[in-house]
Amino acid sequence: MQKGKNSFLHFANKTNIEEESNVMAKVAVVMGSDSDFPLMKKALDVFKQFGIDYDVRVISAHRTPDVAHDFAKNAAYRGYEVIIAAAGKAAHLAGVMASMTPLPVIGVPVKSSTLDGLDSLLSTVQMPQGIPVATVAIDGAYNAALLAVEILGVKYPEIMGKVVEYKKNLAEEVIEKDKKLQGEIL
Ligand code: AIR
Repeated sequence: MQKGKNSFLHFANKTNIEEESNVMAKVAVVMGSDSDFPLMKKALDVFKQFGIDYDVRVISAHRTPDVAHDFAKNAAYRGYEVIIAAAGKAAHLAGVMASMTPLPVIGVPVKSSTLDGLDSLLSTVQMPQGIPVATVAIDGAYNAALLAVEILGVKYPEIMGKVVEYKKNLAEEVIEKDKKLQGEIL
């Protein structure tokens, strides 16, 4: 598993990442505050499950705008292939990232305010034409990671194979649950 020449890891412990994959895909997970990290751990778990390398950063579009600018500008050059940006309240991080990179950006609106995340959702999803952010549900860290995995699967057949397997298992689980329920309602 590639560690990446620019590992900006602040939090995550990468030692548990599955080692069997030789895929070079790399995702950047950026979040507006360390208070978003408990939520974003769900995304990291998905990447561990699929054996995909990632870096994690705390970057605020408002508190560290210069860092946000540099990160987004250099992300493609640094070898990232997808960016996940999570933020709450006036959540401009994903949009700011998307404005300065040719990479696909997935936005995670974080439920961190008195408005229950509706503010974050609208700030993330209501992008002007020309600068798309693929926005998942409020607190949708898991699906954000899964979408990133699917995007990477277009380039890496090994990853697509894992996505196919994942979806097969998901369907089998539901079929099993249905069978169990049929037995219980007799
Ligand atoms: N935030 C940080 N900088 C800009 C924004 N929008 C967001 C964080 C977090 C929320 O503000 O993404 O969800 C609260 O941050 P904190 O650091 O006060 O806990």
